[in-house]
Amino acid sequence: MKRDQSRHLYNLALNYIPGGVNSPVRAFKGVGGDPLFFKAGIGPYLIDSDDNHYVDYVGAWGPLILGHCHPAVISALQEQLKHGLGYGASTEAEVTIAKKICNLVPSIEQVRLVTSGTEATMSAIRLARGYTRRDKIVKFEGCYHGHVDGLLVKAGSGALTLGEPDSLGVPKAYSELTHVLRYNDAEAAVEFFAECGEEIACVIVEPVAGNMNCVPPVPGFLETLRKQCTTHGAVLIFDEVMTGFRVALGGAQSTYGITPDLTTLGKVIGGGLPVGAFGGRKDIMANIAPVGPVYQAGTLSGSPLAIAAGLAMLDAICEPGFYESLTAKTTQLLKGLSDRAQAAGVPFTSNQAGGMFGCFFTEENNITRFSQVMACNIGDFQRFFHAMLDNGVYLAPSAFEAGFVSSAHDEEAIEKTLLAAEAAFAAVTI
Ligand code: KE4
Repeated sequence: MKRDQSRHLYNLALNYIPGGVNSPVRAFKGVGGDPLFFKAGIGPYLIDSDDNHYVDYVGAWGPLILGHCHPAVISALQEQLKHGLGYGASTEAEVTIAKKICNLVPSIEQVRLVTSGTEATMSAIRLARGYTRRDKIVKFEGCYHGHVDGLLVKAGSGALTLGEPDSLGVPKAYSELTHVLRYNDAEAAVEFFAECGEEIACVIVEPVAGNMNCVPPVPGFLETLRKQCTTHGAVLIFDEVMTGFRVALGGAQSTYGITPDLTTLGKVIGGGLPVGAFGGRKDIMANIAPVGPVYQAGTLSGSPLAIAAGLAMLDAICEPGFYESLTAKTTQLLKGLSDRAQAAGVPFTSNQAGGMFGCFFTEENNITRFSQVMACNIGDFQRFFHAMLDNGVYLAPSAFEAGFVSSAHDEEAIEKTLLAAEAAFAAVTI
């Protein structure tokens, strides 16, 4: 595939942007080679700067659950554009989307919009600390909650991809307040809470881990966190920035039947535009300014453009059968990949949660732990990634990211993917 323009743009970008990218995981450090530059997306396809077409399984890292340039989202944006880009004041649409989120996610009694997932988790942590008057927090190894100082401790996603799960620049005083436990290890959580549960402000967890590849919770894990937080007066925060409206209409909390105290959202609710949100129990949210003493603010919070796109997306995903169809497509894709891996004699397994998935190059067939993810064959993944890319399929450029299917992924796109996979699995074994 010709990639001269991407290479040219990358070399130019390196002069003006650290690493030539505005977010580290885009830099292809996890797979080798130079990053691609894209110029358009349509339906399930991405088009790079050299006019190469790819079936897209990154979906802008999750937001594009309807695929690129969905007509309803585009027309909603075009309509809003006639009335302005933003006012720095409240709008009817903010009330509409807040009400919709509260109706779709019952644990959310009140919600505050922000402009990124990081802002959402940072605000939720501050709120939990203010509400409990406690400082210590708990996160899980391999989970990523955005680049919040206190959460860049054994973090996943880009931090893990670059081999820097603990970022420089985070004061020891912050990181010492963050306790890291093993994901899916309920016993360790019980032991930890027995020791210092009364000091814990909150537990923040990805109810389906999507930043150490895709690792769903094992039975009992989320239930244990819920019970321990209730018993010890800690706030349970479900970081559903990725899983919200992705794994199910009510998020992962509806799939697993657990009610968190706070939930963070992002990605899908902005339809691809900058957005985040945090919300939950009214008595906790009552502590947020201007009502309560926990300050939080944002110039572009509740952007009319992001809300217009988000509302159009939420309308589309509320259509009957949306998630059944999305889940079935994802299952079909994973079965097809597994069959082709087996035919090529490549050790391969996958995980799925609704419309998100993870692929692992390993002999193991049930990946539930961070240690198992780390033991996978990264070299096989890298060879597979590039062979898929050369055959017109764009996967996340990291072994520690989840993949995403959209409602725009039709039979043709899936078939193209599986055809590419036949060649790619063969390339893995060379
Ligand atoms: P943002 O600040 O990037 O909008 O959201 C941070 C965040 C919070 N919580 C979860 C569960 C997340 O997955 C994320 C961000 N996800 C990554 C992809 N795994 C964003 C991609 C990137 O960093 O470029």
